[in-house]
Amino acid sequence: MENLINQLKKSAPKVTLLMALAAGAALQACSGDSGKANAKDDAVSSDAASAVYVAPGEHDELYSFLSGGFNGQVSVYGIPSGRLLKIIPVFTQFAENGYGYNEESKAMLQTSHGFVPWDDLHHPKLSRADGMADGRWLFVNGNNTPRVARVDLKTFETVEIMEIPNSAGNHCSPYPTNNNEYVLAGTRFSVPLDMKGGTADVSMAEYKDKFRGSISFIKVDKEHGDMELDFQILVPGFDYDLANGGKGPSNDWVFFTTYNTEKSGTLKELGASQNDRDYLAAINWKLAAKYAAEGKAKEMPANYYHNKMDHNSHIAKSTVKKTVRYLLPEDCPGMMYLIPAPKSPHGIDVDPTGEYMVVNGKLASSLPVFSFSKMMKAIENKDFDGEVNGIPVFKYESILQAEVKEPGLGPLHTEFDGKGNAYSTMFVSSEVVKWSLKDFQVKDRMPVYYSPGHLMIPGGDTREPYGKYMVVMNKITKDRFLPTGPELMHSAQLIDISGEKMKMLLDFPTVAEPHYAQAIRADLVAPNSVKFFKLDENTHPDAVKNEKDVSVTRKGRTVKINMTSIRSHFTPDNIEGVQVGDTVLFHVTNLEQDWDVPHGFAIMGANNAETLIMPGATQTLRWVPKQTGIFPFYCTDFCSALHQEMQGYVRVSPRGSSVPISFSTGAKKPVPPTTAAVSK
Ligand code: K7E
Ligand code: CUA
Repeated sequence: MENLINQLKKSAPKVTLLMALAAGAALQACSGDSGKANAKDDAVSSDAASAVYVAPGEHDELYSFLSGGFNGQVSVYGIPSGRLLKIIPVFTQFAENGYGYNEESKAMLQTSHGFVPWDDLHHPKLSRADGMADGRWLFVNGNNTPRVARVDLKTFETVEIMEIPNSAGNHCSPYPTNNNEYVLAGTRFSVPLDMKGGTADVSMAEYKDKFRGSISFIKVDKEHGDMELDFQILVPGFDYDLANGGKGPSNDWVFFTTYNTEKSGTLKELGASQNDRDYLAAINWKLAAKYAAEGKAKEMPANYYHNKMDHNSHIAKSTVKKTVRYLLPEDCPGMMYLIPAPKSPHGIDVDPTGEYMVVNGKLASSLPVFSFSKMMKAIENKDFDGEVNGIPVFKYESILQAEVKEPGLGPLHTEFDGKGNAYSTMFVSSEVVKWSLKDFQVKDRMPVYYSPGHLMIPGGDTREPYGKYMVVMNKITKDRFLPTGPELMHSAQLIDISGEKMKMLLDFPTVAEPHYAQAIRADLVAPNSVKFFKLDENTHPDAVKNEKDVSVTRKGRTVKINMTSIRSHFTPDNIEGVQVGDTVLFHVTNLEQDWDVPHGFAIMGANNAETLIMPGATQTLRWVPKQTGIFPFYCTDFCSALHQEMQGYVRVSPRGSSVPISFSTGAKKPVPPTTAAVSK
């Protein structure tokens, strides 16, 4: 390993940047003094341990929400301890609690393509009030089957998922404006639209003419957070990569990086790297909303799912939407502009003052910083350099404020500390580089292990960052942890940024691949956390609020078992009269009214998972027995000293059997009495 790195270090000046990028993993230790791939950080200071130490029983200062990437989930970590607090399933079935397996939540994962129980989740973004995270909701994107979801931070549960039509790769998403007026979602892959919400059946030879991108404007209900797709802008057929909203003077604007402005339909690693400059797209979202409201939007047929979890019944319902409104930039003067930006940019980040737009050109040798006030002046003076599809293009030089020279190799993302500094990740040279927004000079660099993608400063994309910590999320782990076979957990690193020099504090493994993350002060979320659901407010049609009201009923081939759980028994716990091939629905209500007392429910041979029922809620496990016999069911969550006793039995008889439906707890005689225990 070391030899390879040394070899690459020697040859590094000769390799082109493109090759260096491709070899990024091997070059990871080429910068700074970190020649030894397995070196312990020299930079770890002796007080690092106390800086991250949260004593047993104490709470962390911050919640952080890390995307799970290809696991389709969000994981919640405490900062500074790096303790994993929760995994929130969003786009992915989660066997641990039955999300996406139980009958109530299945509808959350419905799409126009059918049931899609997985996605690739990249960007958690907290809802905002006046440009600051308000701790109410977390919006996240599904990259693969384009979706945007909302997590309620009272319950840490996914409560809404909306599919995005006319999109194929919802990557630059979801970006809330400063008061959640809109959540914006852009497509990564351009596709030909069939003008019914899907993609058209055309030849790839028609890429340049027929392919389009889209940017979706999702309206957010001020009080409840419910989303609604207001309209889309159909944009030129580039790839749209990342976005970031303005603030302060640039409040009304949002910026999107683009690549493949060459519109290459194949071998994009070369085809999309021809132009020296791609674009940063600037969109005035307020003006777009005005155009849409004033009748500039046309309507086209669409077909997309909108799934919501009902607050009281905890049942998700899908609605299929059949139209979408759209704007064309060429019809809407002043709404959209293009700023040339060096070579296949990735991240775009707007500084806390709203004046600077930092573009991270992953193939570029410098970091360009654009000026919002210069952009406004250029608009006023009509200082343009041609147009694309009717969209004016600025001159690079007239919008540029400065270039940060030789920041490192492969810049991907930047965040801000609110004290005039920016921090950028360098994927290829495996480091974080601190530079100043005053003189645009590099001030400090720190090797990270290895190949960082996003970095996150709590509140780093808001008006007032919480400039104490930084979390860097690395793509490659290698020797940082004990080996665990061919795959290691991804790693995050916590860095102290309170002083002039960065200080490495902590490594911690993450669940799947974190791309972006956000964090918020714990006191903005913790006090609102729901402790249990009120049984009186449970409106589930099969809820049973009192043990004496339990029932087992047959209707044709379906048997409904409306039952309860409480420490430490199920009612009923003996059920007979079920036949092979029946659809059995266990509607289990957890009668507990206390914090942190879920009961689980699982039955032998079920083809789904357990379901974990929160106090006061009702959930349904569907089971189709395929064999005769006695089937035990039990509580899966060790809920009391008598948890192991929390179990029961279902008797399954052959199809057409005369065993009647009966149920009981052992205390009562079965009603009506059963036939012999063994049926032949
Ligand atoms: Cu850079 Cu999907 Cu935000 Cu990953 S993205 S790193
Ligand atoms: Cu209920 Cu264990």
